[in-house]
Amino acid sequence: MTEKYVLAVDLGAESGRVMCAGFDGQRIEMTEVHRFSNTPVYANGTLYWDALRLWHNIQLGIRQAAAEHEIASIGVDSWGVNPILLDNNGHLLSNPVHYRDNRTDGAMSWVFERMQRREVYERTGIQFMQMNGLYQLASMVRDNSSQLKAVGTLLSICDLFNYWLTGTKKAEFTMATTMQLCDPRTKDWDRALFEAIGFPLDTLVPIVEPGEPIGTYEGIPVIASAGHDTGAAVVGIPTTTQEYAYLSSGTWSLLGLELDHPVINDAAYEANLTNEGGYAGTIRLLKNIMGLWIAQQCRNTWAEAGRDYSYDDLVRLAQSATPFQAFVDPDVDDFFHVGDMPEKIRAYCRRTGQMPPESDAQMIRTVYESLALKYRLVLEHLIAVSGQSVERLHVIGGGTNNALLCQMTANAIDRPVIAGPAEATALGNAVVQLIAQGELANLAEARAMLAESIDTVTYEPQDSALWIEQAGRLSEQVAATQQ
Ligand code: ADP
Ligand code: LRH
Repeated sequence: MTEKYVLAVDLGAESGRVMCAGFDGQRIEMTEVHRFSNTPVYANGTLYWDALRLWHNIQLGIRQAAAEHEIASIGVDSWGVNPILLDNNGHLLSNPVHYRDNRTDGAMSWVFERMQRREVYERTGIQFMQMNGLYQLASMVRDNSSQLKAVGTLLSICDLFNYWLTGTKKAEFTMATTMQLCDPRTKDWDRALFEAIGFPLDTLVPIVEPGEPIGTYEGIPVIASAGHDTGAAVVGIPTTTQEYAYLSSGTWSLLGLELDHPVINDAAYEANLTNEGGYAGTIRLLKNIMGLWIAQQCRNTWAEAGRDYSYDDLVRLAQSATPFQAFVDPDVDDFFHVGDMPEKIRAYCRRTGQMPPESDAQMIRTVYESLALKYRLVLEHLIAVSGQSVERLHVIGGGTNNALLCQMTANAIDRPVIAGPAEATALGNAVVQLIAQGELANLAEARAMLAESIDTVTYEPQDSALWIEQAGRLSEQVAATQQ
């Protein structure tokens, strides 16, 4: 059978890539066509995404792939939460402001003065995080941004590139939900929320489901994929079974369950769990954990000091260090912004009465152990809130390259970890396109095909009693730091 080729444009917070998926009717094979870094830029005190450089690289990748194969379609996915504003002529009003920029400081309480926190959750089911689109837009209203006088259209990052590719402005559903501006039950914008913050309703464009055609780019059909990278990654889980949880492990750690309905109740609210819209009517009940961002920032700080470690070096360093010396709650606000992460970790340890890690090796071990232990605490919440049992954890994304963290995770959750693929997001993106073209029947068939095509590595839990005891220590510390 001849192969069909589709392109997945996958934009992560650390790197973007154009991947070419070849499907022969039985198996899928992914080739990396072009990878590029996604380096944010400070200008005049504001942190921006470099949208134009990303656009340049996307076109470069597509051109390279099209020179080698006949491309049946293109799909774009990207990191979530970021709104984009266009003027009435369709021009960008500003380079997209990064979700880690401090313009959203204080924006959450500003919103809750206009609509109660519990009601915001009731309407959206989305985890409260200051980076959410809701707070980004609210900060602009609060600060009287001059852009609001000229705004014509609200889009997200993946929508912007779909627009630049095709000339069509549409809001992709999985992405729209991450902004905390949608009702997951009606699958539409929550207009009352826009009214509460005073953001113009006439900026809203129709929401399209993943799988719908958007237009064409140089004759190639562009299909709305699962535009949110986490939505695409979960499509890309190579499984034929139930009773699993997943961990999408990259810049963020997204730990959750796939459900067919949102869980919006007091328990979910208390646990601050999110209900993100997924592919084919699914809902991702998950928790956004700070993730490998902490390791990325340690690495940057050390590189600036002349100690240039690869990710493999970091894993080797962590392996050489002493276990269980200190823990951090990865999700404290301090760790969210760009900065000297080792110093932030030392400050956290001093604050919580722990000996701060001194060497780089001890520091990175603290980061990995803390993440694994936090995964256990979050998994317990997910199980309690959903009532679903979990037999194993599928880890997907770049974090699957970190065998030490995968093993620590299996130990901490006392369940097997199945690691892979690292490029689940691009695979999920491609699969949505293949289903849209009738090459695959549905999500279940696609995942069975992925399970046949993809090699995974299984980590069995070891020394779990010890890890569970340490998770108890972290849990006490989390409770103490939240008081
Ligand atoms: P994003 O999509 O958010 O840009 P990725 O899914 O590409 O992130 O994952 C990137 C992360 O994967 C890196 O920050 C790093 O922590 C981890 N990683 C990548 N390669 C390796 C490696 N060889 N060893 C250990 N960790 C790795
Ligand atoms: C992961 C991710 C995550 C979002 C965050 C902004 O890349 O999309 O799901 O919450 O970035």
